[in-house]
Amino acid sequence: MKQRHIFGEVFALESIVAGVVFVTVLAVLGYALIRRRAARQVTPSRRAERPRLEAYYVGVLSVFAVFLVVWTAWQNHREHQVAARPPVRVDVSGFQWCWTFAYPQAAERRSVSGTCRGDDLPTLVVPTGRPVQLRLTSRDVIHSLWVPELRYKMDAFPDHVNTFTLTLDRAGRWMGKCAEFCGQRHYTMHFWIKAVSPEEYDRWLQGGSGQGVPA
Ligand SMILES: [Cu+2]
Repeated sequence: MKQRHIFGEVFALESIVAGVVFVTVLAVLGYALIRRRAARQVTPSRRAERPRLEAYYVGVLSVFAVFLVVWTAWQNHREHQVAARPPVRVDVSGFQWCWTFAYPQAAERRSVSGTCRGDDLPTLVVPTGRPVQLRLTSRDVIHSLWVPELRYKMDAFPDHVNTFTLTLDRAGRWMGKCAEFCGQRHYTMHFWIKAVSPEEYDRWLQGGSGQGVPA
């Protein structure tokens, strides 16, 4: 859930900065329109340039821009920190028009897939409290794995693997979607991500292909 927290912080701070800039610009514009109306016989300035004033506002805007870039990059780094413990690995493949989740660490290689038709949605099962590394790729066109509730999103490219480590601190089930338009049935590309206790996860992982998703 760390990503959701970081996302919340970034969104809140950027909204505040954008709000302050918007209100300042509006106030200056309002002042210029109302207090310096032509009807009041205000003589227009004869100066064509105000280099010092321009330098000030370029400087102020540059400080905002540099701060936002550096701060966002730092938060992005926090979000993608590599876990100290060896993570649980899941190989995720997007395809037209569904997902496959494969577990290479299982004694007998497991994989979960679905058709994304009707209720046949695949479930990405993960343990709570352990870092989970998703290795994301695509079999055909570009897709994007997105879990809106948890603020996870990453693109899936053919012939390329993107990795993303997440840790879920509580059990639950959330809906995931494809966030990149990928063709006719893109809108059906839903899946579930389900976090269960580590014991339940281990039991499920070693349980063989016949075993369904933990209840
Ligand atoms: Cu799609």
